[in-house]
Amino acid sequence: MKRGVCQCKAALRCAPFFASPDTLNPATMNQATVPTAHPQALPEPDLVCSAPGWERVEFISDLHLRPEDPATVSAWLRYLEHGRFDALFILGDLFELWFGDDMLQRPPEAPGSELLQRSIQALQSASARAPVYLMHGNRDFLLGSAFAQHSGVRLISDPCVLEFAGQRWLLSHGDAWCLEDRSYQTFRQMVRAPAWQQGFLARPLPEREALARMARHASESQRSAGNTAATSAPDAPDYGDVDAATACQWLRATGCQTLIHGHTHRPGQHDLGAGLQRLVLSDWCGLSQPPRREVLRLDRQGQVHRLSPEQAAAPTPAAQAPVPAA
Ligand SMILES: [Mn+2]
Repeated sequence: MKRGVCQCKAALRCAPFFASPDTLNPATMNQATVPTAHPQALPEPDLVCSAPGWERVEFISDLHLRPEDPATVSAWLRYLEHGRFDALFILGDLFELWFGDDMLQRPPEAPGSELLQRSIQALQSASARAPVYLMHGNRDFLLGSAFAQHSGVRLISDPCVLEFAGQRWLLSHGDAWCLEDRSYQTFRQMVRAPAWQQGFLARPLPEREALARMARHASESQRSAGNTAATSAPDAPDYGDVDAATACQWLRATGCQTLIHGHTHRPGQHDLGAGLQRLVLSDWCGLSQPPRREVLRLDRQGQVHRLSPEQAAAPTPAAQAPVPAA
């Protein structure tokens, strides 16, 4: 049964978001050319239209799957197996590191191989039941078509528009709109350019892995020691926050009321004025006490529910006590 209709525009799917020929010019690369998000310059996002039978659409992000956090891996695999979503949107940073789809061909004894193979199998089973949409995050933006083919997920652009429950929802990972962090935006422009990615992916896998780990270390050591935002997880990275004016501009340009994003690890709901709002997803971390993991569910009335993965996978009361047929 085909449960969802995806009208992804394949040509836009992997389009570099803010890349221009200038991003490859070393002379201009250091000038931190932060995008100004002028409406006329906005690329057209992918559009996902819900199928008539969808009751529950769920969103997760920032699981940062890695062997060092086995509790998150188990929770993720259980959720995929038992989840009751009619469509699942993974809004970036599913994996802590991704340095090319040829990671799928590594021998089983390679670090992280087991986690990867189990994730692929679970995604295959889940996407046979309901569509699973995957957006790139800043950690796993090199997830490509081979991963999508193996796992059954559908890659979507950042941002992407979802039509569900009589509304249009704007979906993003969020990193592209954290404009305060100018050095990150410059880095992002560089690594999202197709030419840079071709060059990187042409390097041997072990070299790419070493470079990816170095880049992660560098970004982690830049974290501010005192991330004091009251709503942040204590170990939340100091990414700055999504620029409100940019979020509003995108919401208006796409005819959406609500932005749903991850990346900042600061779950919350923010009124942006004029009927606009943004919902921020939680990260998943099994190493914190208590562990953090959250599923955001939209029901067919457009109501928002924040659930643990276990709650999201639990049968509904109606399913527990079916009304006997007359
Ligand atoms: Mn992120």
